[in-house]
Amino acid sequence: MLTQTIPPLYYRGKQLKTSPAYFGELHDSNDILNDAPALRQRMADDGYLYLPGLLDRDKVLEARRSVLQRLWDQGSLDTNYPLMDGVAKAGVEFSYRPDLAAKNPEVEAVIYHGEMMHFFNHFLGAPATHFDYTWLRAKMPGVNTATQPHCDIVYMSRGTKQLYTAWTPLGDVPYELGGLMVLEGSSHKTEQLGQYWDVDVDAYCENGKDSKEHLPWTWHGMGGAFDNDAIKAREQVGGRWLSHEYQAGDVLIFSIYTMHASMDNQTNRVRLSTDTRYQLASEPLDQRWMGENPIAHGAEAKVGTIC
Ligand SMILES: O=C(O)CCC(=O)C(=O)O
Repeated sequence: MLTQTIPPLYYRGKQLKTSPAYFGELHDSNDILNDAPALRQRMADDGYLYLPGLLDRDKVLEARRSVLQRLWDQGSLDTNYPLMDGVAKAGVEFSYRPDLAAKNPEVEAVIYHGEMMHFFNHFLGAPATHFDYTWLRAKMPGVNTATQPHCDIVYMSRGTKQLYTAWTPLGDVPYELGGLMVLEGSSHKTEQLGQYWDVDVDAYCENGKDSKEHLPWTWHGMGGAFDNDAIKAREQVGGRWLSHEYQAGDVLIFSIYTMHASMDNQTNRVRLSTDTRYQLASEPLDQRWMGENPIAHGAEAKVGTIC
């Protein structure tokens, strides 16, 4: 049963079906927070852990303030409203702003220290570490900023596969602000997703007349997305989209096999969040995301394979 009233929700201008057959609420895992084996089992079963209130809300709000201050100073916010409201200036459009996390101690305090690292040490059962690269989303209002359905493995498969994403809203995210959704059961959908999980968006085919033609996912207009349309992706893969209204301090953790996407931001405010990656320190790291200036998906990341 849904505990929250679901307003009309949209993905890139198309209304999502929110009746119980298509849409549901994330399962709160705070009941097993102190039981690491149970957390690992739930991750294995569900592909995600929703942990409302895991983080210190005040610290998250400080991180929010630091990001909003940068946007304010850059002229991206409407200064007729208080800074912390994060009201977007009309006509300003962007969605992905990792630069806002660079050299940002308030953001780092939330995502790479304190409760977050305590949690991953506990969950993984041994010292944990994180990628150096920080993905920061600043989703401006509109229908073009919802994240396309994808699984993270296509971007970060060159180290351990026991790699986890923490999606951390930097502020309260009611449904209308377009938070994250995960596709129920998707981490087990080998038949529907197995081929997709094998994709490495930075790999290209060396053989063939025009090798770029042979890149099935990267070069067909979808980057690493499974599909451009979250509604179609659900129909293809099955399961329900699961989401929640989030508050500053909440974290949603999921595996690199779990399909996720986000919804349209229907408000006049910017939606802020980070997504960051954690694993056992003893396991191999995907070097694309490490160091002071990670190579990310740059030229040095490309590897040729015979297809
Ligand atoms: O915040 C979003 O819209 C997308 C986040 C995401 O893709 C991720 O957490 O891997």
